[in-house]
Amino acid sequence: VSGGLEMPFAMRETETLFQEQPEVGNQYLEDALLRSYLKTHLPPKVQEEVSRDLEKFGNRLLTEIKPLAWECELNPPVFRQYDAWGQRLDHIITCLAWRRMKEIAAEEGLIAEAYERRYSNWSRVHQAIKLYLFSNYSGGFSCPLAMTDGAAKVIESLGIPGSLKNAFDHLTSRDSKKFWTSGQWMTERRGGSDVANGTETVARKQPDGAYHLYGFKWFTSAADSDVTLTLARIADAQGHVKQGSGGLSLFFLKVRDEEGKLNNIKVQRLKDKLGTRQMATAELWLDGAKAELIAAEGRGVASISSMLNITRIHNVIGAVASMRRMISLSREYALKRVAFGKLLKDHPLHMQTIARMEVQTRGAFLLLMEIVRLLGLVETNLANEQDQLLLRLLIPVAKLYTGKQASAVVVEAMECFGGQGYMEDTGLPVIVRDTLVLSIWEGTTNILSLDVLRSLTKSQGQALAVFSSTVQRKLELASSIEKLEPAVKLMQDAISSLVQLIQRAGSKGAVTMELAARDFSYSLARIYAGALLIEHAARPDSSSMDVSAARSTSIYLLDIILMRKSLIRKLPIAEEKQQQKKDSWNII
Ligand code: UCC
Ligand code: FAD
Repeated sequence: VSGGLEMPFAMRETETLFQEQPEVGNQYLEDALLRSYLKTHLPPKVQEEVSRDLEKFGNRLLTEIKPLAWECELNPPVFRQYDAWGQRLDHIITCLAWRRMKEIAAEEGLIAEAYERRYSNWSRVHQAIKLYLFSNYSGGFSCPLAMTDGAAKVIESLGIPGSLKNAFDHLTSRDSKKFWTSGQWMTERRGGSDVANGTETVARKQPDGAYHLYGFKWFTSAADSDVTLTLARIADAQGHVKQGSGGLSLFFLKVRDEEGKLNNIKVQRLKDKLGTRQMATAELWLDGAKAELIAAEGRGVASISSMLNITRIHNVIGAVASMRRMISLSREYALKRVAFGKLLKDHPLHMQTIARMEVQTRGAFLLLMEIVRLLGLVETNLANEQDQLLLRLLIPVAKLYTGKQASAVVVEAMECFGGQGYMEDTGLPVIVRDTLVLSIWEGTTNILSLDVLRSLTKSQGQALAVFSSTVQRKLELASSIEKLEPAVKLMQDAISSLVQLIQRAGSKGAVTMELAARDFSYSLARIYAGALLIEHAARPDSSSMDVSAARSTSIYLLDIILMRKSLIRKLPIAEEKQQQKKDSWNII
């Protein structure tokens, strides 16, 4: 009120952005695709029990865990290097909510579930779904859980040696007082991708058989973890080390001793990160840290790769979870926000934007489920050789594809909120920031594209043959269903484009293959995700949404067909250009 007159713009009634915050309910109950997947694949009794657990967990996430996640965001870790009197402390102080997340992770069996195997091969699916639901409410705690799972997997793959039995029990415990988390210290200053040449850390053998590690770890996430796996070069009696991949060995170490004192480790500083700010990523000096050699000398990279493959699956979980959450919130917002006289949900173009993201997310979700289904089979000795090859190939494919896809989807979804999407206190930018890292850590997009080639080379092409026959089998199931016919036809065209691309690139030599690696890997992801969407829609009780998603596989596939046309033309040119070393910027 000014001068006795009411100012219309000051009246609350006219302020249309006062509205309830878009919020979603129980994320298990609201996820139709997730529920239909479980119903289709799990044996009925397992499905019933798992479903009960997920519903309960979905409620706990809303009532208890979600507020903790926000607390973690508001209270990032703090580093205190010295006390007031100049004594070195190296304390990483985490908030209460972060520590509570650790207890909850144990209580919910977020790691234990996978190793107890009470549902045999389906335990991995159960665990992955719990982690998927937890991901956006974890306040960054998904990160240590990924590495903890990876460490447990390495120990299990080594046959749980006696010296590591205690650690394995802690890492897979449901007892919140006993539960340990693990780090994964691989990256050094000279290189995080090229670990084989970038690792300078040296391990010196002690008379008691233990090793002391000396080096500098440049990125160590969840640095408050209890234990870690790391790589180092063992020095011989003369102090010499072997360079390259063959010089790397795998070590286990406890970060602190029984009294809580750091294991000859000094914290240089905490990283100042764009996202994942709830979680401490540190630079660490190893100054004689006591460690145990846990795998054959010189087999460090091969031995830690079972950790990499698990953490990369967790990365996919994080990617799909971020996309799902942003889409769920966008849908909610579209039911409330009015523009041009009607709700956003009544604007076809806006809903098309959301629908396209939905198709991407569905494909990524089914790809994730396929991977954890295969992992479950492998871990319970129910997998055949084909399953193993397919799993090895699909992990890097899914990690590299969903990492990039999630970054694009969450940015698109942020725009669905207009200016509100950019506002810090809506919580939406946190999801965006935390998603952007998914294509960098655990191997960048290019490094994983090269890993895709590695997996094909190692299997002498067999992995690709299994990939093709599996896709064809999935399509066969749908080929007699009229409404899926166009999608199946498009898929066949995409597959033949891919085959032509490989034949053409393969015949041109290694450089061309390397140049094609990323496009090739994207194509594998798109074809497999498309086939899974079609397979899911071919179920007798499929919903109209399942069918529309399958019919929209063109979102994935057209790119492949177009790419063949442009890329195949360019490949020979690229090869010549590289060989002549004329102008490397022309390789596009
Ligand atoms: O970023 C990190 C943690 C972040 C926090 C965790 C978040 C988790 C998700 C949370 C979601 C919310 S930890 C740092 C991650 N670092 C990387 O991912 C490294 C990226 N670089 C690579 O992946 C490279 O390709 C290297 C390091 C693997 C390349 O090493 P080499 O030694 O040069 O490669 P080689 O010589 O080709 O491979 C050595 C051996 C071979 O076995 P053998 O000797 O038997 O032939 C390979 O077949 O290792 C085997 N190998 C593998 N085996 C290599 N990669 C794999 C693999 N992926 N699977 C199986
Ligand atoms: P580089 O290896 O220098 O790569 C730079 C660029 O070159 C990339 O785009 C890469 O794709 C490209 N490139 C490199 N080699 C090739 C090639 N042969 N062909 C084509 N392109 C290539 N590491 C850990 O070990 N433990 C952790 O806990 C951890 N936490 C992290 C947390 C965060 C938030 C971040 C951002 C990183 C973390 N990392 C951690 C490090 C991470 O794994 C590395 O940053 C990543 O693997 C890339 O390594 P780099 O940074 O050395 O980049």
